[in-house]
Amino acid sequence: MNEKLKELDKNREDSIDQFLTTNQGLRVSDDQNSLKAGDRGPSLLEDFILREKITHFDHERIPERVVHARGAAAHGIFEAYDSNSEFTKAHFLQPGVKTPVFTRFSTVAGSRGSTDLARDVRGFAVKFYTQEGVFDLVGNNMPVFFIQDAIKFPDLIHAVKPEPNNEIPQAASAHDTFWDFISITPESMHMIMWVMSDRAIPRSLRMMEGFGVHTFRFINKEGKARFVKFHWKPMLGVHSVVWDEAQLISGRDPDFHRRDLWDSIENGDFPEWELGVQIVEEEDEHKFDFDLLDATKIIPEELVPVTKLGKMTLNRNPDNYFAETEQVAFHLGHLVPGLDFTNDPLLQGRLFSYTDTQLKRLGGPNFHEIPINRSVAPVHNNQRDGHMRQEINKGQTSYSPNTIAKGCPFQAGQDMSGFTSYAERVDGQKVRARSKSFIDHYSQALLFWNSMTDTEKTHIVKALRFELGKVKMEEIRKRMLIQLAQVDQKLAVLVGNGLGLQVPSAKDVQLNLGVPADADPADYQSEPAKSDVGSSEALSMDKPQNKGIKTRQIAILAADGASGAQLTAMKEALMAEGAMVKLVAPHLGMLKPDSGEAMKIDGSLQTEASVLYDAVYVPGGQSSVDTLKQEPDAVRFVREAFMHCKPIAASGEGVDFLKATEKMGADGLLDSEGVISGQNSDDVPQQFIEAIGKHRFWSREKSLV
Ligand code: HDE
Repeated sequence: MNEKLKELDKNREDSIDQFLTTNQGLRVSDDQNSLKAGDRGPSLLEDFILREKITHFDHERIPERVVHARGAAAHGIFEAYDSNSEFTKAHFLQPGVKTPVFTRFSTVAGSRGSTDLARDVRGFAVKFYTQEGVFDLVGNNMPVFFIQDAIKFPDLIHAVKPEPNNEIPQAASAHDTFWDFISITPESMHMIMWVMSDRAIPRSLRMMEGFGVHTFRFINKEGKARFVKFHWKPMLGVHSVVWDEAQLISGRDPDFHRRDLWDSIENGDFPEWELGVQIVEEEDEHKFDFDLLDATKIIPEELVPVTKLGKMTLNRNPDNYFAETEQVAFHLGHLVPGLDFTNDPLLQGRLFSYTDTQLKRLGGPNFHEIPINRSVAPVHNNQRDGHMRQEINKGQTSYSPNTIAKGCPFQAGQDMSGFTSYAERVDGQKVRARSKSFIDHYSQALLFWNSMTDTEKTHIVKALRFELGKVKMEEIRKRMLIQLAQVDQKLAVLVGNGLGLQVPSAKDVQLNLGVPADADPADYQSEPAKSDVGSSEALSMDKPQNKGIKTRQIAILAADGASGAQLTAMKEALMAEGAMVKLVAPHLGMLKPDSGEAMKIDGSLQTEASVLYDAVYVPGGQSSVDTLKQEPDAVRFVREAFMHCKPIAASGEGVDFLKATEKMGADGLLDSEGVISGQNSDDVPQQFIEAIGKHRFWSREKSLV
């Protein structure tokens, strides 16, 4: 058990074999009836047991996070690799050091009860309980952001949240106010490419990358500073679902991501990520054609590769959602020696926002004492009192300097792990302005577009057609087409085709870029995209990742009379590779195969759908196949797996079922890539495993580019 979990133990409560009590420890003899004046009479005010219970209930809710309200989290451990000391003195990054972590993933726009599968950015926030204090790496699953300056954040969020008059739509950016804002915010265009890409609909939280987004600093023992950008790389590869599937999952299982994270940890399939950094020497700060302080830019991995620092393993689910996942409070200003900030104006604003928001959400300045937020490094200072104070500070003094307590608590020098800010030289006039070095908004959007495969480009075009298709005001759609044309003319034309619109020329539409009255509008426009931006392989997800099929969810679709031999052989082969296999049948209970023992059915066609699985297998057995053919839900199961480009396999008579499905709206199924149909059933498992490893077979989709 790691140190943080041990520390949490003293706050854990378990009611098994215990008496029911009030909050004061009084045993309660009747929790079912309130105290009344006669059994048909009014309840009595003196019933303190009723009052305590109802009062506590009345106060159960706290404000949800203003952004990132919906989330799921897990405990784990981070283990540093051997080679980081040269770059940072942070203790948790020294060779072999193991640090407890608590990691919370989230969507951004939706409320706490919204679907996991919204098209949205995902938060990726990691709390490291280091020996030198808490370090929070509060990142996202996309490496850039919509805006360059924190002062625009409330506007961005107001635009994307449900519209204020009718609170519609929930957890969706596909509405007028979001695209209105975006269409006159050219700096968002790079991020828009990311959020319209498949990155916004991950297959699971375990298959997402994470990014610190801003440029931070590493400081080593000698005091040398370097710029760094943080990356989390999932060991299972980076994968997504398709948009139609995402929408169906939202109905079938809105907790899909949360459940997947929970289940995989319960099953002992612990999710893992490697943490890495792109390192830039201070003297190279200005060597790029973008500004390192601009959070709308990446450093292409081709220019600066990612150096791996260690591995995070999430290996324990929380005991209590509210106490842990809801009350965890992240903040960029939770920092340790060896790390520091930069002047990125988005980062600087965040430094203010996170404490402020916790004060509101968690109700006061003592949120660091809530068990999940407590540091494992000892905390001693002269801060006192406030709502819900837990600590009982001893002694006469609560000020510094003092003599009465012999100067305690002491300040720590650098050699005692004391934090000192990096002594960056700062020299400038006080101005409300944006650096000219932030002005190229389109080149990296084009870099992203260029780096996509045709399939990924098609998905971006479809996403934009969907989102802008939901926008009611035509001038917003047109303005968006103008923006897209600045990135790539073909992209704009393809989106325009779906909207029935020509790409207008910029002068046809009045662009109001929100330029302050006394500013030069040219400062707020972008330069055109550079012509030679090239592409970056690291940005595409559509490439062989060779990560195997571990934890992939596979449905075996069968009915009574299915071939016991084929079913068992497939199940065993898949499980040997670490996949999760579920038997799905027309009814729950037991399935009687043509040979061998009855098998437990894991889900019926009433509760299961292929969108909840990565692949589907139909074994032979005449009567099983005959039954399935009569079940529209079974046909739909395979048809949807086909539409969503998933691996499908059948053996023996199972192939007849695929033929039947092909006739019912799945044209070309049997000849498609990723469909394995073998009368010779022995080869099917191996081919199926290879196909699942490839995730999806996009050749089934109509390309738009
Ligand atoms: Fe946040 N963000 N953010 N953000 N953010 C919050 O803090 C904010 C930004 C991110 O699981 C809030 O505790 C401002 C970028 C994550 O608890 C709030 C700006 C990135 C989470 C806040 C940004 C993030 C938050 C709401 C622009 C990626 C969830 C609740 C200057 C690098 C953490 C809370 C969790 C949460 C403010 C932009 C990531 C209001 C002002 C860029 C993962 O403080």
